[in-house]
Amino acid sequence: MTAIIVFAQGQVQIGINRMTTTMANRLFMMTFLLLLLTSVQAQSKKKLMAQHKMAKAELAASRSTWGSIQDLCAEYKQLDELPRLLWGKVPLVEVGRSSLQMGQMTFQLLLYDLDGDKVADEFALNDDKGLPLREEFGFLYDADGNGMIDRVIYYAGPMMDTKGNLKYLFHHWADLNADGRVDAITNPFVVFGNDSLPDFNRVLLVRDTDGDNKVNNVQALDLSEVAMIPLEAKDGAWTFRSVFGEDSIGVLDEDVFQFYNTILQAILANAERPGPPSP
Ligand SMILES: [Ca+2]
Ligand SMILES: [Ca+2]
Ligand SMILES: [Ca+2]
Repeated sequence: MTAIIVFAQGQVQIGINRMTTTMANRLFMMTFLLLLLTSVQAQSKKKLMAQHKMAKAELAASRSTWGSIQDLCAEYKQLDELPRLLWGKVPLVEVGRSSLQMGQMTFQLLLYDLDGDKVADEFALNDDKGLPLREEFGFLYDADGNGMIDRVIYYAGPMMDTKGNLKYLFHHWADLNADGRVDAITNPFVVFGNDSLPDFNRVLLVRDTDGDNKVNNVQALDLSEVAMIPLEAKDGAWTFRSVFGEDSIGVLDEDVFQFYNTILQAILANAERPGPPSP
């Protein structure tokens, strides 16, 4: 009887030992897989960051100033895709912060480096209490290669296209004459014909081409046709159909770029000296 109990205890012990070994093996395998996954994720982040850095260098080397409609369409497509490489996929590293006055409102401007070169690639606006305004952010690029930011790719929101595809859209702001002021903006929410949704191949392009900070040129950019569709001005305003209804852009008495310039100038003032946040 004692021998049977000892034998049974032995079997139980062997069973426990086997279980412990199996559990230890499983734990080891899980830890190994977790480490492998973390390492693969870190590698893929590093790869994306390097890809972004290279694409930014290519953009700067292109010295893009919209010399032709081909250049303009190529740059638009490139800048519409570039932020998506890193957006939400890498940690935000703060490289600057300042307060921003717009009319009666005070905001907090935050600058972030995404690709590890310590130069700001993204900005966001917080309210005056420091709470994030979740839809107010954008990405920063130097397209003419002079070392100064001249393109802001500003988040515009999600939208379904005519084929039922959901896309996160951007407005593009450009400073084409490198004077630190925005002189061209795009709007992707434009519809043509009987459509009530955009097809994403056409965007409204609003420009100040003579440098007086007032709009004197509004066209639709057709990305698939690589062409401009001129729109007519009536009574000092261009009217166009947007997904939100009939809209117009004034030409004569209003600096429509003021909002964009306030943000761009605050970005330029802070992005020139990246470093720890100022008090
Ligand atoms: Ca950077
Ligand atoms: Ca530049
Ligand atoms: Ca300008």
